[in-house]
Amino acid sequence: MRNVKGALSIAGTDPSGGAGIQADLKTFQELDVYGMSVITSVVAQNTLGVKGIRHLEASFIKEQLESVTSDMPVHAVKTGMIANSEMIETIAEHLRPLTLPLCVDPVMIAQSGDALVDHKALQAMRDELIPLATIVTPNIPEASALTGRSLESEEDRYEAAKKIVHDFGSSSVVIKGGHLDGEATDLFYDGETFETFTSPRFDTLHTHGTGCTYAAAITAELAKGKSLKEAVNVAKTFISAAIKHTLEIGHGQGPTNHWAYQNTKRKGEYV
Ligand code: PXL
Repeated sequence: MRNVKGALSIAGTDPSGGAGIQADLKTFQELDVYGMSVITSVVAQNTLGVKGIRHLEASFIKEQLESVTSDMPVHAVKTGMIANSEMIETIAEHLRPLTLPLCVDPVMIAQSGDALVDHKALQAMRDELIPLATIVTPNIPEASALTGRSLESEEDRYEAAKKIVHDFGSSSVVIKGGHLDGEATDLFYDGETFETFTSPRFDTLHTHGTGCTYAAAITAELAKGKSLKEAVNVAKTFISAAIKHTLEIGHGQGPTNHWAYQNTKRKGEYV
């Protein structure tokens, strides 16, 4: 068999193609990794917001997981929207013995402001999934919800990163700086050293799916065997290009441009 690297996304769907499973698969493909998906919930949404959500039964999520992981080359796993604690427990139980690199994107609220998970999911994520994680990728509101403290200052963010690693048990964390004023500085911590990854702030509304895309890029790089810092570095470059060269489609907060990273790399500049 050929040496194909594969990444599995366990998440909800976005039929408008900018976030969720759709963003993950596009990102895996762009980074030369074979993409696979297990669906947790089907979300009726577009760039204007969420109209409805249907959850799959936990037992059927398990059936999907067994189908994929018993057969296919999965080298890294990403989790996104997991709406309730029963689903989280089922997924954690399946992933625990596999000991694969795991990127947990602690999705709570869509860019439109709509809640995607229930209130007990947060605790289940902290207790069941984060201890299995190689990296967790919260934005500032998510890191704040997970740690139960507001993250106003730089020092608060350093403390939250330590808590997520040392108290909750993830191997590393990157707290994304998209909600900060000025430059977007992401704070990475692996239990030993801190590192920051900075990009300019692009003046755009079109950031639907940025969190999913960023975490998917990390997952793709981990599937290829890259180090955590290398993976975050690629993800930061990938998402910056995707936001900078936004497509301006849809009537609300549009998706990012999943082609932009490779296009820029191939041609030296975006054309
Ligand atoms: O970006 C968070 C997110 C995750 N998963 C799904 C989503 C969204 C945002 O819209 O739709 C399925």
